[in-house]
Amino acid sequence: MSVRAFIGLGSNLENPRLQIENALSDLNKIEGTRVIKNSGLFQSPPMGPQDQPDYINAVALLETDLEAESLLDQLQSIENRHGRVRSRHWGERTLDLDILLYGHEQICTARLTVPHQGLAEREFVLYPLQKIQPDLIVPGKGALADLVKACPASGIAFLGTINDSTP
Ligand code: ROI
Repeated sequence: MSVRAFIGLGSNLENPRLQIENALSDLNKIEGTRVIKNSGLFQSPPMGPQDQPDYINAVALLETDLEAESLLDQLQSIENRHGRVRSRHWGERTLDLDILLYGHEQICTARLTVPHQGLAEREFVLYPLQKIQPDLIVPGKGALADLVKACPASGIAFLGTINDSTP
């Protein structure tokens, strides 16, 4: 049975916009998985050290036949193929792919916490999620609309829809 999963994408190195666009088409190529929707591109100031470039962020909604940890394996393989660089804690990175939500599940294993730990405090996750599904309920955390209200936008900007073949 397939599950709907939301994936957070972020990059602030090596042509971030292209990193995100290419990653979206890579997501669509994962076995038993397709991208149903994406949020379009957002620019956001860095959370973490401020002496790094702004990020480009997006969220993708997938439908997948994979178990959560197999999906995580696939995401890590895409990150590695993008030559993922991560120089310091909360520092700049080529490509970050996070499982934000996996169906209605709450998962807590050594490798994976779902819903994603930082979800409720991160404007660069909440605003793109809202673009895809404004009436979303986040398991264990409540209505997305309430989480957005509690996290006022401070610097995030919508850059527009993504110009490629993904839906
Ligand atoms: N900050 C922003 N704005 N966007 C991100 O995707 C992002 N990712 C991260 C940290 C370093 C926490 N900061 C970020 O992993």
